[in-house]
Amino acid sequence: MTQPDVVRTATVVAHYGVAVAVRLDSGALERVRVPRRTSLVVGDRVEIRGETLVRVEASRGVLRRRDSHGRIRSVASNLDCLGIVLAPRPDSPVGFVDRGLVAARAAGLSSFIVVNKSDLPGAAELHGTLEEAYGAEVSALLVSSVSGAGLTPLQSRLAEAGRGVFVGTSGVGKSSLFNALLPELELAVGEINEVSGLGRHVTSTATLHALPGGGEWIDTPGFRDFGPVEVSPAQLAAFFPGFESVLEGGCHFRDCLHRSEPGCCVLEGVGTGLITDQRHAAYLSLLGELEVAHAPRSGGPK
Ligand SMILES: Nc1nc2c(ncn2[C@@H]2O[C@H](COP(=O)(O)OP(=O)(O)OP(=O)(O)O)[C@@H](O)[C@H]2O)c(=O)[nH]1
Ligand SMILES: [Mg+2]
Repeated sequence: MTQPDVVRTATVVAHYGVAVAVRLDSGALERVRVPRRTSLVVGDRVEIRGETLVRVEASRGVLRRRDSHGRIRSVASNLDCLGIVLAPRPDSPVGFVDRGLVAARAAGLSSFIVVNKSDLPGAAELHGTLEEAYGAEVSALLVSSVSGAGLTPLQSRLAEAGRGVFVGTSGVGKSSLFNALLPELELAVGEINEVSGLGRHVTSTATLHALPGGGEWIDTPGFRDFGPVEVSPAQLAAFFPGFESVLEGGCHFRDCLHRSEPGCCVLEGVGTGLITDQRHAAYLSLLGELEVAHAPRSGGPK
């Protein structure tokens, strides 16, 4: 029986609205009631007295995103790594990988890309395109949860990474990958909608899983909007994938936005081919979005 005065520490492994599932440091799993709309996320460290949650420890490595309504959402906490999952079907929004990589770097996380459904046409091409765009800095693994191809290298990568979270649009196969990596797990998976070509938002809550090969990874509900949080327009370039080598020595100008400033190191990199026009255009598109998000709100007191 639970001793009411003993404080026990635990990790949140799932959030069900009015309750969370926690893994006690002893290894046992328990459910603890929490107030609705609590800001707890999977990965949080908590203290429990009896059956009551009494404290949430400060967390590090929190992945946050801004959704399409401008709301800031925490995806998970105490992370080391972000795995961005894509597939040939359904496709992911333009700029999804850039946004994910920027968000990961801003949160101090390592990151890599997983192209799932290697058994389907278009997967190898997608993998090739991603390798070309990001290969120098970010690795991309080609796998299939159906055929099992690439799962052994994926398992090693997940173990090396420590605590991580898979994100990706609905239907790319995040939960299927967990089921393939953990044979006793039976996470719900869903068919792609034949008409829209989109996933059906099958997973509704994030869940943390200790993998047999090592590492603890979190499955999440799919989302398409991945606005970076806590990255100002002036900071974006430092996190933007593909700009690393030209920014090593710093730009001539403090607070340079690398848009049209003469003598800017990024524009020089575009000129010499170190940065492709596509990478620079992707940067400018995200920069424009961050400028809108950071613009002072109009309509306030005069
Ligand atoms: N051909 C093929 N289909 C796959 C593969 N992995 C997953 N699928 C299928 O893709 C569909 C979506 O898989 P899920 O695992 O539910 O996708 P999810 O990313 O978890 O989706 P949400 O939970 O909605 O975010 C299912 O029909 C799976 O059977 C794969 O490697 N190859
Ligand atoms: Mg899922």
